[in-house]
Amino acid sequence: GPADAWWSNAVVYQIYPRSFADSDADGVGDLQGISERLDYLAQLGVDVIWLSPVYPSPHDDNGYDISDYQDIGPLFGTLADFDRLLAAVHERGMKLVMDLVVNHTSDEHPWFTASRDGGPDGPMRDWYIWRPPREGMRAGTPGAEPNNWGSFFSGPAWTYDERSGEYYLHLFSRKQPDLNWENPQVRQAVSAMMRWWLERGADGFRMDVVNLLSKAPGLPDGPVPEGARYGDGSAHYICGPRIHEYLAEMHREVFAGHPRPLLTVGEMPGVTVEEARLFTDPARREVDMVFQFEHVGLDHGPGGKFDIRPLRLTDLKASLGRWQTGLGDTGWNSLYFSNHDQPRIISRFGDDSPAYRDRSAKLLATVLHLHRGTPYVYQGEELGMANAPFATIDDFRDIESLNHYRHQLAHGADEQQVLAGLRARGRDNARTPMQWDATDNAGFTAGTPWIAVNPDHKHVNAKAQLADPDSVFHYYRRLIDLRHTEPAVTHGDFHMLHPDHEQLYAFTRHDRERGTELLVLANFGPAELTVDLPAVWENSDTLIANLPATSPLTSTYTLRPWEARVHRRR
Ligand code: ISL
Repeated sequence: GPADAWWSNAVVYQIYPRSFADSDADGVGDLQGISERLDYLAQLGVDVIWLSPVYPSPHDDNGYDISDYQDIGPLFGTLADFDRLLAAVHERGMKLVMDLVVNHTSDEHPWFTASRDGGPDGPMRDWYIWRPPREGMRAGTPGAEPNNWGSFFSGPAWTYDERSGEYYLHLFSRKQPDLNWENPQVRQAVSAMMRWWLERGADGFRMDVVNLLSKAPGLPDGPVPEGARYGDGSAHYICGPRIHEYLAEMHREVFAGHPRPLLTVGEMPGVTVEEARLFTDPARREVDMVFQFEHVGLDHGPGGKFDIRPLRLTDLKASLGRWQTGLGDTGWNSLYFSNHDQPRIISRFGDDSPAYRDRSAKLLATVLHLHRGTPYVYQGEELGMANAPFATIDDFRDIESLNHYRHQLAHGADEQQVLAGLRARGRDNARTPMQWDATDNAGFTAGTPWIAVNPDHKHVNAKAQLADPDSVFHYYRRLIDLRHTEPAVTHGDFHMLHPDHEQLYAFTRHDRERGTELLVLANFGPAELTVDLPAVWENSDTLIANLPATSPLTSTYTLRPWEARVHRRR
């Protein structure tokens, strides 16, 4: 089962190359920059690096719009730079996983230009999803789109091509046309491309929105949510009718019998526990693990991600607890709070005020890393990086934020309210440059960074934290080490305690085979909290904690603000 797989006690580190390290002073990070920072990652102790896209791209969506799958974009370097990076990663005993973006390509990919320019009868037409305008409507006018689906990035999910009189589907930006996975030639081309990267030495793939590949036949309209302008088509493309068939075929064509150990993780918005169990059941041979989205949607209001609503801790525990149980015996969890699409976690679920930012960063890390599954660390999370102080719309770069702003203002929304949503939830919060040191551009670039560095890098940076044994960095290092050395962290059963408590996140991990048990206690907030403990935990050893204990554990213990502790008994 998954608990025996090589990755069962691995920790993955995500690099967003644009914002990690710039070696040539053009203001954008690159592969050579990553190569120069590998010792930092080795010191942190991570096993695997996941590289967000580094392929040629017009960068409408920062590389998630790929115009050539089998090359490196000039912004990031060359294939020779990639080979050097991969060799250097392997030399340090780490693995490198590529980002696979095959729900869509760039509209500048030769597959799409051929599909578009060949017209309705062209040989490549069927590689993408083309449809005539809605019956009785004049092509190119609002409402004439083939169905009512909205795009994830505002506006309709269809763009009109004047020359052929047809529309193409794009669930994301108009420069990200969706591939037609019904077409076996598309699937074969993707498999061949994946094999090419594995032969080059890549160790697996993170698969972008991979549960959206199969669309329901007929592409039916979706329900229009209250106050929305477009339909929600998600029921017709989230885990669509052929999705398991496609992933099982990909496994057969690409991964089956591969001589080296690989890791595959499917990014799956809207996936349920039940579906995830099917995707990750090793017997079904689809993917090793999935990224689910439930816990990062708990603070979304009815208006979506930019509609801010506070998190209730009981909701977080109910959600993560259900995933722990649901993928307990069959399947496997990915554990993440942060990535390049999410706001910084200390600003979201923690407390980024000076008094508690480090302590809450460590608490969040403790909670996440003590769950069962494979933890993912997003660059800068290990320093406790926080959301950016974006002032005006000119400070933002992300197409999702810019489109949202434009559409909201065009429909009469209040600018300050829209900006408040973007500041709290915008993806650019995660994309400010990595904070290496206290110099002007945080040691990220000698040029002008493509997005402003967070001014807090003066005191929050890798250089300072490497020198401070109490830093967030060294705390992450110790958590990662624990996963490698304490089998209960990898194998123990998960049991949630006090599920109805609004301030306490507590659980146990019981390794029945070895007879060890871990107790995790986390005080989510700035108030003291006295907890009652079962007698068996009296005088148990501290395994890791973000504060020295005030006293040995007795039948009660008072947790200080944002205190997190892990105890062990046998
Ligand atoms: O952040 C989101 C938009 O509200 C998510 O819905 C996000 O778009 C979704 O998680 C899919 O993300 C992936 O595919 C996108 C790309 O923009 C994201 O960066 C990527 O992680 C399209 O390729």
